[in-house]
Amino acid sequence: MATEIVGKKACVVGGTGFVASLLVKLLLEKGYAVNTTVRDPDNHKKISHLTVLKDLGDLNIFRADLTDEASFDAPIEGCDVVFHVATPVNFASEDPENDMIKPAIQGVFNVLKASAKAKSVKRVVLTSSAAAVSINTLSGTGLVMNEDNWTDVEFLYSEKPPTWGYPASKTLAEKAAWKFAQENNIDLITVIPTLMTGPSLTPDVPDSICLATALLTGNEFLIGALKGMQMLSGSISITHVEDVCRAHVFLAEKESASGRYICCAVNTSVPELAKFLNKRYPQFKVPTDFGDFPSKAKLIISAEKLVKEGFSFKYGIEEVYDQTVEYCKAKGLLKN
Ligand SMILES: NC(=O)c1ccc[n+]([C@@H]2O[C@H](COP(=O)([O-])OP(=O)(O)OC[C@H]3O[C@@H](n4cnc5c(N)ncnc54)[C@H](OP(=O)(O)O)[C@@H]3O)[C@@H](O)[C@H]2O)c1
Ligand SMILES: *[C@@H]1O[C@H](CO)[C@@H](O)[C@H](O)[C@H]1NC(C)=O
Ligand SMILES: *[C@@H]1O[C@H](CO)[C@@H](O)[C@H](O)[C@H]1NC(C)=O
Ligand SMILES: CC(=O)N[C@H]1CO[C@H](CO)[C@@H](O)[C@@H]1O
Repeated sequence: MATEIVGKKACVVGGTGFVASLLVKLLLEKGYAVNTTVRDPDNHKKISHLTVLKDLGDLNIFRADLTDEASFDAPIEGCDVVFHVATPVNFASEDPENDMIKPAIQGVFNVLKASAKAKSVKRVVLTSSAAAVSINTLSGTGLVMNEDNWTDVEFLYSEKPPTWGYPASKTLAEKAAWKFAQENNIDLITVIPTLMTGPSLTPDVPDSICLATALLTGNEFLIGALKGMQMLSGSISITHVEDVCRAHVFLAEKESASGRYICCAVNTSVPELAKFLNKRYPQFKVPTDFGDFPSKAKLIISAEKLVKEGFSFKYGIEEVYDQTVEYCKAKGLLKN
């Protein structure tokens, strides 16, 4: 039985995003009052999917930037729980240090400082990433990664593989959060999701859905990126975005929860995923010949700790992709 330690007032940092906008919706449906932050509340088009959620309950939208400490005081004041979901994402950046790493770490400090200052906050839930767990120089197959494992940041800085700045920023930001939380007695939980897909509320199709559907759309650049993801991170691990949002709320409410929690529904590889998609959706003629590209993933990202805590995943691979395909058809990204 989940014991509720938090009251029903939440702050969601970065409400416009793929994950955060669905989290706001879920919280409102569960009867929470929600303050959410966006960088540009005057951009009505960019926040339109949040504005319509006001019909579901008590939702207020605040202006805040990860690099502006004082901007978090008002939205966090009076809240019981803070969900820090926002992160700077710029895979094409020429300057990852300034575009992603520094602002991600600064954002963690600023959100945690405001949470400590607001005496009402009982727990902070930070959205980390499997990119902060699974990147290492080991080889083989069948390795099992859990919450004890951390991405090898020294390797990222010395080798600078493509997209290295994002995993570096997620790893360093989560480590900074744990250090600050320990020093300042903050009840912190981190949620560690894998690649997410499933229907999105956002006006534009999120990049992660485009990546997860690359084999269906036939986008060669993104198929390359998916292969790169398997090589760098060790697997293609996929979770329904709604399950990730449900895990955020579950962990906020579960008194016994502590530490990091991997949230992963399906672990696979590019060739295995292609085989599955080809069979289930023959109309998209998904290629299944990948030459000598590794057919098996190097590792599994285990969500055993989350499941033992009492969480159950609602969606397996079939439902994840059935819903994603329907969503992509509605968005004009896939035909028939
Ligand atoms: N999507 C995935 O597959 C995936 C997988 C693992 C982990 N995650 C993690 O899940 C979280 C949410 O990801 P997502 O896919 O929902 O991302 P997203 O759709 O790209 O949203 C990113 C959010 O961060 C905000 N943001 C960026 N820079 C900011 C800044 N300087 N100040 C304030 N806000 C800023 C953006 O706000 P604006 O609207 O103002 O631009 C946006 O709301 C992130 O922490 C990400 O690392 C995602
Ligand atoms: C939202 O912010 C206002 C102003 O700081 C505060 O009074 C309220 O408690 C906050 N939380 C919620 C969920 O309304
Ligand atoms: C994961 O972390 C544990 C504890 O630090 C370590 O013993 C194990 O070797 C790590 N596994 C991998 C695959 O890196
Ligand atoms: C450890 C772990 O989470 N393994 C999972 C990998 O994915 C398959 C589904 O494709 C699950 O059955 C395993 O439990």
